[in-house]
Amino acid sequence: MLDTHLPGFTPWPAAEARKYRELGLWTGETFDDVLRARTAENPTALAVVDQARRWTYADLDARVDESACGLAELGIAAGDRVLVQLPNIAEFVEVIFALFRLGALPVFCLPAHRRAELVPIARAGRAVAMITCHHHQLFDHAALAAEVRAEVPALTRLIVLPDRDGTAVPEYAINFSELRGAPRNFPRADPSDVAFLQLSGGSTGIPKLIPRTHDDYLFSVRRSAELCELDTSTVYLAALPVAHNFPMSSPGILGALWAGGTVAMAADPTPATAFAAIEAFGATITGLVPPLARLWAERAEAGGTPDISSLRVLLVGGARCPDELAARLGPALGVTLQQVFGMAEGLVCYTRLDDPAEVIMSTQGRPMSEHDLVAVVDEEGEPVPPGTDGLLRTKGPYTIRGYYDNPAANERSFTADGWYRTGDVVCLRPDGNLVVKGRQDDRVNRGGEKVSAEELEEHLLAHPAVRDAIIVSVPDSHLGERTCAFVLATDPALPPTLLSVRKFVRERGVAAWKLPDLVEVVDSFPETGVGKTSRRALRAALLTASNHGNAS
Ligand code: OOB
Repeated sequence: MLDTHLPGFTPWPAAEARKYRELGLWTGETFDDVLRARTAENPTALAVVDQARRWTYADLDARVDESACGLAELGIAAGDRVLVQLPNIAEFVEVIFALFRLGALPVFCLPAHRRAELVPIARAGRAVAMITCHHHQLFDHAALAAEVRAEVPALTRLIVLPDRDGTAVPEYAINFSELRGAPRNFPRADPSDVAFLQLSGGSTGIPKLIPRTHDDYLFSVRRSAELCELDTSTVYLAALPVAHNFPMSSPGILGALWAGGTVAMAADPTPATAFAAIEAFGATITGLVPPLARLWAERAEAGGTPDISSLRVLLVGGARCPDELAARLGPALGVTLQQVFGMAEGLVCYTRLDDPAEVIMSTQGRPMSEHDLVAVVDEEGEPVPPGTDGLLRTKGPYTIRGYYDNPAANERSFTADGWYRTGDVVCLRPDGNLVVKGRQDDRVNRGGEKVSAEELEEHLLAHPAVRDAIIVSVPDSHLGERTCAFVLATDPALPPTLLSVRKFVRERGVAAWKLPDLVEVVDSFPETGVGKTSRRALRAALLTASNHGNAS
């Protein structure tokens, strides 16, 4: 068969793809098929709500059609990549389904991303357009998009959603609400081809873009919706940034739409905003990272909140949920807790709603599909004895076989026979549930937001007062981990301060969550005994030193 897939995409081997189809895991549907089907089944059901919008499936479908035609009029065509940087608003759903309808591929950026992330993403994805909002949380995203366009010549079209207060969209951008196009029929996408590109948490140099197909992602969405027992009465509250894989598909907004339910957008995940949204929209299920779950529990325990009794299920994941917090959430919020351990590359594990309390409280669940393969191995790739900690590898019907157009990253992250090396240290219990113990690499997991040590070190090394820098994660009671920079000063008499380092990194156009939380100026780095060049050994030695109280 002629291979017409997106160049740079590593498809599943033909025999495995055939098996997944024969087993009915891959159904041959596209995202656009799903929206059209749900609209036909129940056009008047509520599809998406936020503070200002309330769209039925028929409304959404009509808007998607109009926007798809308008985007096509701008010359955006099937196969084109388009950066999407939008907050949690109803239009997020409209925009991504419009791109799906015309066969263009959204590249999912987070609202917190800045120039230093967006430019390499746009280049790596060879994006031809960017869709963003004008302002969000007082930040001018249109101006940011203009900076990106200035540095990425291939990205010629800048489409901006106007602010809801009527502020004029800058003249250098195209106003999304004025997009018009002659009605047209778009050819149906190939369900086995790439539908969009997700971002991998923590990367250096060339960002790792994750190609997900209609077939594989819809399988994970459907299976998640089943496990979380979604149906047409579901109201999924998107509280985390909706472009992230967790609120998008675990079971997320796509799960809710797949089930014919409703997506409700919360402007931000703070208890004040989210509790009001739960009450206003009757949200039944949502997903949070552990630090936010703790804030919600504290707020609910204090009493006097809006009525959140419609909420039945709370998913917690993205970072390790401490057992003590897991035990607290159900009683505090009146929900059933579901732990979720997932990754944008594929594998998602859940505790099941009817699992014994001990499993829900102290494990991160088990793979959602019996067709997910997991192996726990040592550094040499040999299986470790059952019940011992080891490195998690996985492959299956919705775990990618390679990053988009990135042979160097593929060499590191995938085995020759297609297993994804997750980098997670886990323990596989006899009952099949996984307990996540940590990471093999130098990625800091700051309450679900990932920071690559190497990437941040590169920024610090550009600081004139910094001769050398090593990033390590230090334990933190709120975030789980935070970022500590051990620094050698260029001039010991003028050591860099935390404030100056943070300001410097911020000005380089880096997302705020990546700024170091602590700076420790030291006279020298410890001897590692394994050669001066091993930054990993240095990080390990500094971590040991900091755990012994040498760092504040
Ligand atoms: C989710 O996706 P990513 O791609 O931002 O990050 C994946 C990594 C995992 O490899 C693991 O290191 C960590 O995040 N992680 C957890 C965890 N869930 C994710 N570590 C400990 N406990 C957990 N429950 O973070 C993501 C994607 C889909 C669903 C949920 C989370």
